[in-house]
Amino acid sequence: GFALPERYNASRILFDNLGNGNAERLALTGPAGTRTYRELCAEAARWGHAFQSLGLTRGDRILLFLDDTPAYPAAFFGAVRAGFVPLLINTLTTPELLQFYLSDAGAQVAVTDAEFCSRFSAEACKDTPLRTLIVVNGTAGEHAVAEARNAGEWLPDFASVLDAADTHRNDMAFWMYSSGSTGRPKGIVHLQHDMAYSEQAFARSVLKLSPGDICFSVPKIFFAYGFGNSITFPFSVGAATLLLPGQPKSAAIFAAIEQYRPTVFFGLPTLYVTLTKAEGADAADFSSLRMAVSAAEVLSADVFNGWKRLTGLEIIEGLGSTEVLHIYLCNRAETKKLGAAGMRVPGYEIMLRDSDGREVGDDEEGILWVRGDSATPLYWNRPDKTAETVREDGWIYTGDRFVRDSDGFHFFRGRADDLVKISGQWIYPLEVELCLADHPDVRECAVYAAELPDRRMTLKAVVVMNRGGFDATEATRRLQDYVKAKLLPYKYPREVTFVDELPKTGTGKIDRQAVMRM
Ligand code: 3SK
Repeated sequence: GFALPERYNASRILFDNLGNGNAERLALTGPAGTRTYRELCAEAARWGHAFQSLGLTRGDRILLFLDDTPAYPAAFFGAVRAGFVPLLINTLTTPELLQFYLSDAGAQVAVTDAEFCSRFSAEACKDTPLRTLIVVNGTAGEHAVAEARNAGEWLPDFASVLDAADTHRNDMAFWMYSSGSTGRPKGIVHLQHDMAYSEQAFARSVLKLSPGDICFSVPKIFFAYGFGNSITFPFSVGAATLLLPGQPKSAAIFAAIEQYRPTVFFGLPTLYVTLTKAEGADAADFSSLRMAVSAAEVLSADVFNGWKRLTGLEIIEGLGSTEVLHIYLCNRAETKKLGAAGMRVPGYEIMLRDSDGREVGDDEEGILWVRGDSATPLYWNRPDKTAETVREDGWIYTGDRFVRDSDGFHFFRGRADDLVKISGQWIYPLEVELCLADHPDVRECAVYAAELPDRRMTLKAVVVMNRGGFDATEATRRLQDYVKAKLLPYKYPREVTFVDELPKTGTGKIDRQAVMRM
């Protein structure tokens, strides 16, 4: 483990910069405004006082429904410093889910951007404890909350200094919700020490940030990956972060890189595909970047090579989870393998076990278990789901299948329950998807098993080609032949649908539920 004092409050990640010579350094940059560490700490302190003035008690939850602007880290650290527990919520949330989050967390206070006010509709607020909505980046518009306050007018009256709540390092600090693609989302509880642990484990060993760095994460702060990239890691070392609000369009990303000159870039494979093929990519100036990181999905050789051709940078691929807070398997600039999620990150223990619970050896497939001190102790109010995931001695059961090679690299093989029998033969759809994605004509694709009317299973692929103007029947045969030749003759998609674009989730991953409806 990494040593932290018993009494520890996670707001120190920001506030320690006041006492170590970083106070006048830039903490935030980007089109939504700049802040030095001194300015950001003052703003966070005002937020803490403002929350306290609403009569909340220690441990009360505050829902943050925010885009990436300076208000996000300010409200987050203000809440944590004052002893409250922020919930980081995806801004694509439906009214029904927002109502669930407010009720599940018992949040009496929420913070949102002016543009999202109308999301706090009568439907979303019905039967919830929400009583105050604090509005940032504009003034309150239409909403159904009893009381709204405009942060711009209200906050300046509060003091710009605030002592940290006397929390234990194991006290609850913040929550994120699981995406809930199956069943209702689960509140993933993180503790005061978790941010520091993920920084000391992953960021120090892989990113090696220094105060001169500027991080730019296109995945947003409400996503655990973006939260570490934009907040925990840069603020832990007095570096800066570039925040880009709004929809991450390629042109806006290129312009932000050129104007604000970030040094470390964070994306997902789907984003790298889009950027590599985007209009204006060849003319964009990437010279400020020293590193590009990818997580959340398997990175194909095509995407890796395309980005390298464009920028000269070799993407560093890793894998993490919201439960563990950030990346626990990663490649390094010095040691990497294409297609691998990477090696164990120091600070995390990794184990592959078969379905009987026995550890498997190199080159054998097993379910990945991970243990490390940034992992959640529980899902809020869900002892059933907690018991499935948080196992004995803090081991987290991920449900992901992996193979580890003799060099310690881990290769994702799909979910534990992904195996399907098609024409009497077992197939993992992901294996077919990865193979198809490597075809030179394929820009991106998703492969999934579907039930036929006669209850048999079949394998379907939805594909975006690099260029239009092809014959679908001929292209289908070409892609099928390619996979049959590369894998085995029965491992091919029986049906191929060509589309212009794959649907994406709020966090930029391929939306597999939506793909299956295409
Ligand atoms: O999906 C991932 O790989 C990931 C990485 C870092 C933090 C959170 C997640 C889900």
